[in-house]
Amino acid sequence: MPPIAAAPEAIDSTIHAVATEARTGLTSPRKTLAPWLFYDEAGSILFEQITELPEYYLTRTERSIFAAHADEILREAAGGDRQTLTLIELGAGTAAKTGVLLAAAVRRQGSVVYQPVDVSETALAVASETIQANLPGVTVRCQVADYTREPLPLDRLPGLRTLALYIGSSIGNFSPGDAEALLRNVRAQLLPGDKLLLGTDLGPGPKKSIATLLAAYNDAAGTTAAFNRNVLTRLNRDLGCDFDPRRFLHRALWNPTHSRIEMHLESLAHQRVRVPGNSAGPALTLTFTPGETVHTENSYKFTPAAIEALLRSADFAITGSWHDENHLFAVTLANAV
Ligand code: AVJ
Repeated sequence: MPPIAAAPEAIDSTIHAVATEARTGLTSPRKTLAPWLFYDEAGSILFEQITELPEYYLTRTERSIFAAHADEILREAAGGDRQTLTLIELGAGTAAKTGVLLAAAVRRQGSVVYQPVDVSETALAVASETIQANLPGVTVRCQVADYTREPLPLDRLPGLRTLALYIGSSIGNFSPGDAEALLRNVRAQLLPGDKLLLGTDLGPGPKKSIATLLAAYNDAAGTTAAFNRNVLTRLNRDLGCDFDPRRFLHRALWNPTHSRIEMHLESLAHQRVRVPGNSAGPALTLTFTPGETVHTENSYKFTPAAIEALLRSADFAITGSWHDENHLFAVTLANAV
């Protein structure tokens, strides 16, 4: 038996995807890098730290909504006919936010099958272990897949109703068109009567200022700045680029036209950066002018009307919604029609 090792093709294909993304984004007239590039090992740790920052209200607020309403959410999801639910989660990661909902499902029906889907096998292993240790009654079936590129791998259990979870404001990274396509992909794997629980961050309102939004993406401790700059460190490591991350400034801005927070990396000087050639293309020299930015992330913020329109466009009808008292964050339950 050969020793178990990471498949070399798998490593190459990730680096190839990183190279392709970086080449396309950094040679376009307005330089961009896709947000999935943030999540290498260091970036995933930084993101976990972000979720615990005082300014980053999203994770904490969504968790408090689940804590207050999990039983009601599960009751609504099961419908009047008291159907047994199976839970599938897109982009589950380590499933830290899901525990409250799984506990409510176990309270309601004694046991539950939980299918977390994520690109990271490591994150899923952590999810599986944590749940196994803390939540007897939950059977975990991990699925490694990229739900943004492939059909959602749903292991349909006969006679059970599916509750799909897409929480944590993950939908916020997608343009309206891509968000619709993503939800249509989810819908295509569901049957009428199945449900979707969507977690969305909300736009500014009477109790939510633009300053609150901006602070969540520009914290005092500099964790979000480190998270943003880490993408350059990743390109240095994965592709052999020679970015000096200290010569790029973290920027977070509110774009009212598109109702989104944008993150950028702003070049502090005139500088050149080398991208060595590889199977994705020949060597490149990039030039950055002072003040020029690389747009690294969009984080869309929703109004209740926008949530409804998005869900309806993917053939879902809202059956319940919950939010915190300051209208920072919303959790919406929708029926597959
Ligand atoms: C993981 C997409 C929900 O947009 O709030 C956090 C990522 N970026 N701080 C978000 C993020 C900067 C996060 N999502």
